[in-house]
Amino acid sequence: MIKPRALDKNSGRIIAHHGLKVRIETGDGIVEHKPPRRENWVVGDIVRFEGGRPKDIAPRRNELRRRGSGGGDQTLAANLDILIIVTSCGEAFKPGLIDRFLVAAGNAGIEPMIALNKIDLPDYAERREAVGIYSKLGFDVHFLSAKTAEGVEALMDSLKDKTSSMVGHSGVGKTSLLNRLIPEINRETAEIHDKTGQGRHKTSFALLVGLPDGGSVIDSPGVRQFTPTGLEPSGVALHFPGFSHVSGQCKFRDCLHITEPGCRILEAVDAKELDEGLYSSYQRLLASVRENQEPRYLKNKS
Ligand SMILES: Nc1nc2c(ncn2[C@@H]2O[C@H](COP(=O)(O)OP(=O)(O)O)[C@@H](O)[C@H]2O)c(=O)[nH]1
Ligand SMILES: [Mg+2]
Ligand SMILES: [Zn+2]
Repeated sequence: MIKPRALDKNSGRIIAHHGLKVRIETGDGIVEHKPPRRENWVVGDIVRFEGGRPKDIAPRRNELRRRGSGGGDQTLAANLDILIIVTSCGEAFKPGLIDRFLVAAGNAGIEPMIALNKIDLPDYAERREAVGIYSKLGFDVHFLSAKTAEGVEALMDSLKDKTSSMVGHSGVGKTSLLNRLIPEINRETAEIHDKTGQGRHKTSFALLVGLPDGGSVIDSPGVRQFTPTGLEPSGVALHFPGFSHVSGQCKFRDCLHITEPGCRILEAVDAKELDEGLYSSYQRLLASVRENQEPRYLKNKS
């Protein structure tokens, strides 16, 4: 099935994390273990065994981390080659979430890819144009329908021999895409509610599955919001989509593009060379990252 790079008989890869246990794929098959207390093992981690028992996890090549809803950091996955940021037709377009995942991917050194799913729906043309901003900035954008299978083969080709993870809101069709890529999986997807037209949460834990032609894909539960962690405001400026083309020409090398004199980003927004919506998304993300940097006692005081 999966042919992970570095699996010898003393190591395995975490393919699922549910309840208290992790499911580990080893050269000898799949085993389940409870991770040691206080250890945060995630899907994609390589577990090292000693005497048949899991000992520790190998140092991570990279990790996708976010600010947890109750504060504190949460690692979502480790050792990824590609982050597939899934969005869809038929729901409100939320480019802010795409930007946040793009920054997280850039900061972690994971190659980002954007997938617009449900292109069988009537608002496809409008949505294609909205997503066009990312194609123009040089990102890889896939147009897909898990329903009709359009675009799925091209997606499969791009994922060959890589470890990828699908992220995005609940209901955009991540699990449906997984089922298209690997039909044997037949993972449960959300029924759209008759009355409200809204999807419900169905995917409760992250699952890594091998692709038929090599490589593997992680299907994870949807996120409502995402704020990357492990980066400074300067990291947001560095990795924000579309900024690197221009920011090198700002007067100050550590420019955060807010009110600084000689800021090329601000000039570009004024001149309509840089999308205004993109810039306000940057301001919001910068504010969230700064808020997370404040010590907790200051936050609770107000
Ligand atoms: N029209 C249409 N509906 C889709 C498509 N992909 C998924 N859906 C529907 O969207 C709903 C949510 O899908 P699901 O895969 O569970 O989304 P997830 O929460 O991102 O995993 C389900 O009712 C799917 O049938 C698609 O390409 N076109
Ligand atoms: Mg799902
Ligand atoms: Zn600037």
